[in-house]
Amino acid sequence: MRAEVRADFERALTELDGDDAFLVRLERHFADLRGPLVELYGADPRFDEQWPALLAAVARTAAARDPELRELDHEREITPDWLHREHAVGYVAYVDRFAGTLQGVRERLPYLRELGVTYLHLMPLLRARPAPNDGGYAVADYGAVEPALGTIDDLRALASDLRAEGMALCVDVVVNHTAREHPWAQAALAGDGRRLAYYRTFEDRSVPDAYEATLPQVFPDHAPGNFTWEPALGRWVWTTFNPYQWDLDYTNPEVFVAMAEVMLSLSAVGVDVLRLDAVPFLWKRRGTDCQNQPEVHLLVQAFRALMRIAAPAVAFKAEAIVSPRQLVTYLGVGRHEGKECDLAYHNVLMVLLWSALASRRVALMTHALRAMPPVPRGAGWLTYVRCHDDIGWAITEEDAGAAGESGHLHRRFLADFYAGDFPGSFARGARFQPEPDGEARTSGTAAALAGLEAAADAGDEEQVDLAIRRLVLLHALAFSHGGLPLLYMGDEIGLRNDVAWSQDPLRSDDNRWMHRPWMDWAAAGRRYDPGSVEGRLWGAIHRLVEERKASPAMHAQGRSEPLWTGNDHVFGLLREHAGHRLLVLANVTEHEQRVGVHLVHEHGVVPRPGGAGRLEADDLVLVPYGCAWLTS
Ligand code: OTU
Repeated sequence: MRAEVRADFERALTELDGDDAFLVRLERHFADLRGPLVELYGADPRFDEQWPALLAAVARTAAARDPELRELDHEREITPDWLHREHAVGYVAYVDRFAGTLQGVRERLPYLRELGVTYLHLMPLLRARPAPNDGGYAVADYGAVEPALGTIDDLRALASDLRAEGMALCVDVVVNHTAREHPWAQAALAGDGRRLAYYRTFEDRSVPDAYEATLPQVFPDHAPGNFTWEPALGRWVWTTFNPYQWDLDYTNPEVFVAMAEVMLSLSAVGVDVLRLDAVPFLWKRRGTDCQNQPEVHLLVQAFRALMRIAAPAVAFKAEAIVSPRQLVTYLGVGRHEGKECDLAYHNVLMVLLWSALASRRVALMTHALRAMPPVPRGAGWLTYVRCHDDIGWAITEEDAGAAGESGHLHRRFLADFYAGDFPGSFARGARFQPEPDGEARTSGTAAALAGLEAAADAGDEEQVDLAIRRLVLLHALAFSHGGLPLLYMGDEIGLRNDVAWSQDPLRSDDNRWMHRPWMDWAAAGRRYDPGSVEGRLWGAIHRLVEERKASPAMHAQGRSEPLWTGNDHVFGLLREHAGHRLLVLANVTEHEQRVGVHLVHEHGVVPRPGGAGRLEADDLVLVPYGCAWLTS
């Protein structure tokens, strides 16, 4: 520690109490916490008052830590890759749509155990404003559970059940904004100047207009602009997302401390992973898009450091749907190496999977993945096929150009294709926030986008079979790419679009609700029937889970190299970890495809494709949509 930091540390020690382990952690991470905060707030007189309160909250959390959680702290300190190992498999679900209540989720744990799940992300469950509330992303009370779902005690009980099952619980921390109904915002509306300073508000349009000149819009259709006029306040409020989601002002150290306290209380309830929602937006700077500013990384590092001192078992996951170069920074690069999040969504992989499926070509995917910066040390990706949000076709001109395509035309093609508007398309999705130039984002469940919905409606068995193969292929790639794979609720049984979403007036302006269907337990009950769609899908995905768990090369911190296979319809990926090798070969078409078997031998793996293909003379022949995992 540098001398002046040492002095701060010694001073902190005089005020704090804790056991030996706590004091060791405090010393180890002190500079990582104090440093960024001094950089951000050193000149702000409010900081001197907030700092002791923050330290006290950290010490209190550590002291009150449940013995079971303390044990977990030790366990994860010696197994820092616990989320990155090959046995890790995630599942994402809405509490109400999956099981009604938190108590209901507890009763459904056998289903998740059966599937091999080790990590459960429950969609926003803290008390939100009444609908519309952006699926819970407009929090009115970070200290309470949504009453219809249960109580904090139910959450604690669920976390404990999960722990007994070897499953970790991930919960959203909506850090960028609160609901307009949150007590801080309500106090501000009632004239409380201190709370008003938690938000970014402006007396007239001059400053908002200056920002708008370079700000993109997240929901231009149903929530245009980034500012909302509040008559009660007589001011414009910064609202990046919906008008009822007020952006917090992180230039105010009180806001940092208030959010730190939210995180600390969640750790005390037994939450294992914090999903930092919309984290790129935390710091605004005029003349920029107000995302990924360097200060965001100071904030994330400080949050992380305080959690490492208070409750080291808790991991961080970044929700940052930004360009690859920006994305990796949330996993800690440069001076933040090893000090930010453990996990971040690999949005680019998800987009490329769907792009390859629609175009039946892998050049773009291979090129774009080869151009991805390597995953920073000690961190890993979250890989996934679908999630609760729309798919934004994040394909850059640069990557498209390298594959001989136009970025604009390809993005437009994908928007058309997945809306079912392109000749020969098998998809049944919908456009989300369409733009005047024909581009759009896409909504729809994996089953709808992969053609299962259309095929089943048409009663076309051959197409149903192809759709199932597509879904299995996408999951086989997400599971073997390297990273913690996430299954989105219902994809394991091919849940179709929710037909009723648009009849709910509180949701009908946002078609993302189309791909947030209710779990169909009757359909899930058919998972053992090998003749049913559910049985075929569930069986195949369950096999992927099992095989993944036995494949050390899938460790998230392994080396990943996309390969040119000599066939533009076959994607190749070589993985290596701790002396284990895996070659993934994936046919993205409905026809058989061949690759020279020399490719397999060259990479030191055995050409044993199982059901994905066969050997024929000098070729490895992959069946339609076949994905082979070849090991050494
Ligand atoms: C997230 O998504 C959530 O996943 C959404 O469901 C919420 O609506 C939103 O935050 C607001 O809380 O823009 O289109 O780079 O892309 O935070 C979805 C991150 C979003 C953003 C992301 C955001």
